[in-house]
Amino acid sequence: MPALVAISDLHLGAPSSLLSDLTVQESLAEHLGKLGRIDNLLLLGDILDLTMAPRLTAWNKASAFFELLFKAANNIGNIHYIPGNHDHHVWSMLSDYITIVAPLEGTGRNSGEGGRRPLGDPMFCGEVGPKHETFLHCLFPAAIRNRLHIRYPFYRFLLGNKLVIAHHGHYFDWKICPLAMKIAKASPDNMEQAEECNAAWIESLFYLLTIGRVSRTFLKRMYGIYQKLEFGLRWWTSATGPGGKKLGGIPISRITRLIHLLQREPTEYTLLFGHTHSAERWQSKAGSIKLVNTGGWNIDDPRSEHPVVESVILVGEHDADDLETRKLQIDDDIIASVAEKARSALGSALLS
Ligand SMILES: [Mn+2]
Repeated sequence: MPALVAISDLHLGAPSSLLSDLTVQESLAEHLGKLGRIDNLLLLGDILDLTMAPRLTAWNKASAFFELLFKAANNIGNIHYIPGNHDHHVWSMLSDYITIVAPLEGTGRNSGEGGRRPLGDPMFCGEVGPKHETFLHCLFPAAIRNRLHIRYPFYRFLLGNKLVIAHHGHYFDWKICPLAMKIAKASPDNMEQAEECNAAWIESLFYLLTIGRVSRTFLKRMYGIYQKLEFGLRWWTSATGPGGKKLGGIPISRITRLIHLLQREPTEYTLLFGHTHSAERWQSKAGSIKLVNTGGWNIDDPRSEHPVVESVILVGEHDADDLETRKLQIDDDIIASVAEKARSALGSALLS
């Protein structure tokens, strides 16, 4: 009976998502169902894909999948939805809802701070719901909506007596936060500033430029230019060079530095994150810092003959000392058929 189960990067709606296959949806749902009572389910970012799929496709796929998932896994306590970069727009819409719509309707709190985004308290967990029933709640089956919490950009909690920090992981990606901050000539000293740079960047590139055919073509061309400039940009953001040990391509020093900066407490913690789609883990020599990645369910390179997808589920039992990474085996035939469909839709697939 796990205290915690975490999955990330389902990319629901994207043609390259393994979850576009019904058999995979069923095996994931069945696997979670077999775990019995799950106290907390963490949906750790890029659950909906609003970059590679039209909004309506993403909503419909997600709603159908959640129906199936929560039918099989019908003993889940709280569900924590932590948006990533592909579903950051969910957070923007929710922020607007809380700061604009709900106060107008007289049903919500007004932040009273000149429309500033409600990024939460010193615990770094902006939370929506269950007081507010927002459009995101409507994607989930009615029976569980009162247990759905939306948190961004971090969710900090205790597992046993250990501090766990959950964050999608896009803040660590050189082409997202570090590049945006470089452009803004900023170096954040708090979370709100980091999010300001992040939101400006991914809302325009990942979301607003993918809303229609013309904007998509524009983005594709921009992406072509980006690929030509990539080495230079990496150098400019100081993302080149060995940079010490890496996890999923991200220097560990960058991850721990950012957590330290945002958390302001050099304490012991376990960081759960996704984004890289690579289910690696690392721990400091003394074991005080543990980094655990939740893998991903998207075929990032559908052109490859043997696409690698690290479809894993992270399970934390009540009495266990550590989180366990369980791989859900997916048939090679299924992976090949999703990759085939993704290849034909590849024109619109951008970035991870
Ligand atoms: Mn991501």
